[in-house]
Amino acid sequence: MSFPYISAVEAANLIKDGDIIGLSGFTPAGSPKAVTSALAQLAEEKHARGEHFQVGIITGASTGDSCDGALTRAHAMSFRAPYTTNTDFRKAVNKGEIRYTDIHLSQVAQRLRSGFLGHVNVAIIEACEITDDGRIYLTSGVGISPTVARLADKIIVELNAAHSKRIIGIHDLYEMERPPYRRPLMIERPSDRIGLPYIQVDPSKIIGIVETNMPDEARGFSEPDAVTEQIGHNVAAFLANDMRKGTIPSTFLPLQSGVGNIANAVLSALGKDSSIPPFEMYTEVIQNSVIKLIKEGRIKFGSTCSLSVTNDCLQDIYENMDFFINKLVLRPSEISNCPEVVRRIGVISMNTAIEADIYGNVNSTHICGTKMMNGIGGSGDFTRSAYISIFSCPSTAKGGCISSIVPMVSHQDHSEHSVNIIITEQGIADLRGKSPMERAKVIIENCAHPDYKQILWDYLRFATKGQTSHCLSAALAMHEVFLKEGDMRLIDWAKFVR
Ligand code: 0RQ
Repeated sequence: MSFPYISAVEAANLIKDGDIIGLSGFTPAGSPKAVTSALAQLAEEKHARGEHFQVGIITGASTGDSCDGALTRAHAMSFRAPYTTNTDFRKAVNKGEIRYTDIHLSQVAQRLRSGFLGHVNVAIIEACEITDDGRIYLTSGVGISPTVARLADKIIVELNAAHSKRIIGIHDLYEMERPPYRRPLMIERPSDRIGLPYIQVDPSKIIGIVETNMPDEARGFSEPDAVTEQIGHNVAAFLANDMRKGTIPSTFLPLQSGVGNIANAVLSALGKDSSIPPFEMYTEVIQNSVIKLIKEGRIKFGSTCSLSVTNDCLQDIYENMDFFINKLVLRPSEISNCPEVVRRIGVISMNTAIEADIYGNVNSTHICGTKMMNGIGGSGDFTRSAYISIFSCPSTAKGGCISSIVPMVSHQDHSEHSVNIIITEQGIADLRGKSPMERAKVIIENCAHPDYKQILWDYLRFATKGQTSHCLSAALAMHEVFLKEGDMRLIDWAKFVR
């Protein structure tokens, strides 16, 4: 079967008002770029003519600006799920302009299969190769591609020459069945393969191939500063110490690491700590620091959902694919983040908190309880099932005006029951086996910034005593003071002491 080769504009014109669109990719890696840009342009033209035009977008994780940014600015998105990092999207969501459903990334495919998110009308899949019999070879990110390609009525393929065909063979694509009687995933170590290197689709569903040559819209990283470097050092020291104690086996355990500057700095620090043996990763994103450590032999293998690396790093991988093909596997998000596998193989999870409270509850998503930052991403998939779950963050934000350690988190993503370790540049709080009041002491003493330690001790002193001591009217007062006066240090507990 030969497919129609069409322009991005022609492809966009095949999408209807109200359609639900499922996208390939995970982070900007492997996400469509040309058709979503053209769709935004089309929406603007239709809006100018007074026509209604909005679509729903379901992705693996974040995308690039040519999707989330362009569609947001064109007011072309009615709803979206899940995680995204786009600034314009964030602003629109926080103004109530787009309905945003933040879902654990491992659950998106299952919820689609179950029909919880509506019917997928169109899948847009970025590929480096397609065969006449409907085999689609993906690029640098997988996400929910196998599921949306199967469920969608129609498929548009962005055939992107910016990705080398040398990536063929790196993917391990497997879609879970619907329950009940689902088979276990036979993954016992990160390098185990259970699927195919391509997606097989019904070729008659492919309504157009759009040829592009557009690199991934990867974000660069800030160079580690003194604070992120110290956090990285503390994480490495914690892991090395646990290995010495024997709670982490001497062979080490697979690591998961989230996205962002802090995660990148943590990985760099781990690579430099010679007391930690070469290790494997079972994770959702691989950033530049991991590729460097694979080259240096510090990381033996990486199972991931995407290569969320800068473009020069991605080209380097393509040029050295003979080396990387046996050291990396790219999986769908429901497998890369699968709690069943995470629990079985003993993953150590390392994610970033926006804030943590003195009892170990963690907020990863909301600023001061109301404004969405990015979303939960895969942090919940890994944290709940991890062998050891770690959250790290700087002890303060916004030039010291915000303490990341607070009496009560203003929004909760990860509860005290799942969070084992909190690490800031100040130190390490090991919460394992501790009661809430023991946890409060170690978190304040080891993790809070010196400017906030006394403030937090004072809170505990007048809080109503219980299993978890609190003064409910004061628990979020530090956030209120920041919102009203711009600095949490201006808190005056005297107003609350009876
Ligand atoms: O704001 O950009 O205006 O300076 O948050 O913070 O310190 O640069 O850290 O880039 O690692 O992002 C939690 C957001 C951290 C990210 C979060 C402000 C701070 C700054 C960014 P500016 P940093 P990072 C992987 C798994 C979701 C959960 C997860 C994230 C900006 O890691 O989205 O890990 N995690 N998912 O100033 C107000 C606070 C703040 C604060 C930080 N307490 N109050 N602002 N900031 N703490 C994702 C996937 O699954 C793909």
